[in-house]
Amino acid sequence: ITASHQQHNHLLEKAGIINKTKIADHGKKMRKNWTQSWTVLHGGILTFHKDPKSAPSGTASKTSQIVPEYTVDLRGATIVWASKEKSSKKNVLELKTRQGCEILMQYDTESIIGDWLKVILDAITQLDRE
Ligand code: I3S
Repeated sequence: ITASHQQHNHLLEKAGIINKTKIADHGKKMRKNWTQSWTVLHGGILTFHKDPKSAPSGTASKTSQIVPEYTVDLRGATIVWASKEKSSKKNVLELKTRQGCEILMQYDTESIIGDWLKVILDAITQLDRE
């Protein structure tokens, strides 16, 4: 077991399907584009994957591939329930990174999004302690 593995294996990990949209990148506001995303938390990094449904029909990515769309470094990030002004949807989280990226994460089932809030908060706290 390597030192870096030891350092990271205590970090909580999670994967699942949620809806997400980036609303700012490096502090620059972006137009909302909600898509469903296979989302993975590993070692303090959150990876959002492309919606396979958005791939052109007949491409390999539609049938078999899981393609990363972007990653988010949770070190120094904040996450809160989003205010009503941010979205008309229910159960929306607002994640802000140190790099000026803002992402909304949503799922109609409250327990699912509540679990994401918990593990992301834990990961941020762990990273603070390192
Ligand atoms: O914050 P906004 O601009 O009201 O967000 C809505 C729009 O992005 C809308 O897209 P168009 O303006 O391209 O039609 C989306 O379809 C909505 O889902 C967005 O609002 P919600 O409240 O769903 O986040």
